Amino acid sequence: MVALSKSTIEQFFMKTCKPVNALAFPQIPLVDLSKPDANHLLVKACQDFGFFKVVNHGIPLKFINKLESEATNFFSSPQSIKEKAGPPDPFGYGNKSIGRNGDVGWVEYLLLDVKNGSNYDKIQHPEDFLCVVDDYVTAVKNMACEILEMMADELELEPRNVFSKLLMDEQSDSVFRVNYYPPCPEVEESEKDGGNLIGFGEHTDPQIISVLRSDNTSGLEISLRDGSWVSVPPDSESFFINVGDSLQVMTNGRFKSIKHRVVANTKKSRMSMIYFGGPPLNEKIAPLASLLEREEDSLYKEFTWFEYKNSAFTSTLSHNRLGLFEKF
Ligand code: GA4
Repeated sequence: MVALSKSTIEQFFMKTCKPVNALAFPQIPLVDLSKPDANHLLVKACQDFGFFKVVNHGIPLKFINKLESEATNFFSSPQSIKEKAGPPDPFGYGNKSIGRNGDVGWVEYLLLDVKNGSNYDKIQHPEDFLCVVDDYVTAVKNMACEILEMMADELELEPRNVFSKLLMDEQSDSVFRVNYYPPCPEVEESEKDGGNLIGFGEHTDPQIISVLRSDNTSGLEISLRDGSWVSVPPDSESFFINVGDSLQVMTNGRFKSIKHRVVANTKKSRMSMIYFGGPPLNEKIAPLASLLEREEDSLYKEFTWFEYKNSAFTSTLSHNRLGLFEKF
């Protein structure tokens, strides 16, 4: 990261932060995928929070470690090398600027298109990177599909691959992101004014499901039903799952797409890797008919993932994207 003067950082800080004092929240729902009560617990977590942690996930540690070390190499390489993989359009290397509409964060990232593997060629030694990303993404996608099938079982939906088939489709529009939050010691000064530096501003994920793994540095925060923010205790051996907007719509609002953000750390860097499982572009997203028969009216207008994605990518991070498609 390029050295910035204190006044530049403060400017950045002022522009990107609001006072935040989130407390650690040890009650994050925990689902042991090997236990018989897993289906019930994960559906409950999706309804209550839209967020949970999984253990006994079966993802080989070597996939995680290899990817982490490739990513560490990438982010510690000279700025000129990293910039060859950017700017993100939307894929590639990004630095502080998120999306196209002026959002900024104290973060560097690589955004990769899982389907086409495009933009990997912009990275130095693309073959090495491609290989480790593929192993990791394939394993994480399989876990995400298993979880989606467990949810369908618990909701008594048929077929049980009603959600997972969207990720398994060859045309699935899934994205993979590695975020690197460099430490920012200069911010301690600014903190005296009552705020924190935002690494990644508050937002919900537009896709179906997101699978996050981070190192042991804290920073991730989720918004609870009452609007308060809590900090998620990091756990590098587990995965965190969050419900995306599309799953909220398919379950007619039963599952909640959770608002989350990342606060940058003054002393330690943080690295996270996130797989965003999305449907094919032409897929129609609407509340499942089988859920509507039993219960209520559809809360959302039908849209294709192409339409939703377009509208999401032309919005700012904190925008309420689903608002446009709500019926009431
Ligand atoms: C949030 C979830 C994923 O990281 C992402 C992000 C995307 C981007 O970084 O380009 C967006 C954001 C995310 C939603 C609103 C738009 C688009 C930045 C932004 C301001 C890759 C995604 O799919 O949507």
